[in-house]
Amino acid sequence: MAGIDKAAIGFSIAIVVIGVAFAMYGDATQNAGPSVSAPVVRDTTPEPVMDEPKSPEKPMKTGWERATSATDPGMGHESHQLAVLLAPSENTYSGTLLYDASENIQLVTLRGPIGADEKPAKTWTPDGETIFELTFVDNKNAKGEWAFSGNALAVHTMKTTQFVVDYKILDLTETEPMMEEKTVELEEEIAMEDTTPAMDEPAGPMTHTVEMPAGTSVPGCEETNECYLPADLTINAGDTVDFVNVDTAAHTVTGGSPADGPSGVFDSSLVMGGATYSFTFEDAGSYDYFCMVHPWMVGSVTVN
Ligand SMILES: [Cu+2]
Repeated sequence: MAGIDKAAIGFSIAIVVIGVAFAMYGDATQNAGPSVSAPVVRDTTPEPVMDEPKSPEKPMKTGWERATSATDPGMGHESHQLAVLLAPSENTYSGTLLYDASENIQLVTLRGPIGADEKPAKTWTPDGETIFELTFVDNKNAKGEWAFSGNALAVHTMKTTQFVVDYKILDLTETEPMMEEKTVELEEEIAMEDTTPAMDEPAGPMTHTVEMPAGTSVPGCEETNECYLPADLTINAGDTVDFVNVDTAAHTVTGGSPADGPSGVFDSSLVMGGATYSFTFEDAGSYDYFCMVHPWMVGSVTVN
C-alpha cells in the first residue's frame, strides 16, 4: 500500500498546489508567458460541519474501508461529490471494487493524463490542462461490485450533499506504464541529443537540455537531487534551456522556490508528459526553480 499512500499524498498536494497556483496567478497576471486558464471560481463557503456521517450506526464489515465524499475537484463538476478510492497514478490499477454506499453512486475510472491529440468522448480535468479520459458507470444502485481498470478509481454523485461509501478492493494489481512507451521516450531523447550543438563549436547561444525524469511525481528523487536532470546547470547569458518532460505525469518549471513561491521570472505552467518547455536566459544570475505540482522537485540554473 506504500505506493498508493504516496500517490494519494501527491494527489492531495497537487490539488492544493493547483489551488495555490491559481490564487497566485490572480495577482501575478503581469507575468508574461503561457498562462493557465482563468482562475476557477470556487464557492468559499465552508463545508457544513457534519456531526456524523449519514449511516454511523452501520457496522463496518471486516477488511472494508470507509470513505466520505467531498466536492469533485474536476472543472465543471463543482456541484458533484467525489470520493477518491485510488489516487491518480502513472501505474494502471485493476481489480474488483465491492461497494456499499449511503445512496446510489456512480463508478468512475480515469485514464491518463492523455495526450492533447486524443479526443475521448468523456474527459475530466482538475485544471483545464491535465486531461484524463473518464469512464463513468451508473448502475443506479448503492451496493454492488465492479471489475475496473484505470489510472485512478473514484465514486461519484451528481449532488452537493456528502455521501459515505464502504468499500473493499479485491485482487488489486498495479501495472507500470508499457515498456513500448519507454522505448519511444528513449528514441526521442536520442533524436534530441543529435540536434544539440556540438560542445566544441565556437561561442554563440547554445541550447541545453534538462529532463524531468520518470517517476518524479512521487517523492524520492529529492534524496539524490535528481528531480530535474541535471538539477544544477551552468550556462552563458543568451543560452536556452529545453526542459523536457520524459515522465508520464505533468510537471511545471517555475522560477522561485517552494518556500518563497514563484519569482515571476519564468513559469512553464503544466508541461505534459513528452512535452518540452524552453526558456532563454538573457541575464546573468542564479535562478532557482521548482515544480508547483510536486514541490519536492527543485533545480537551479546559474547564468554567467
Ligand atoms: Cu512535478
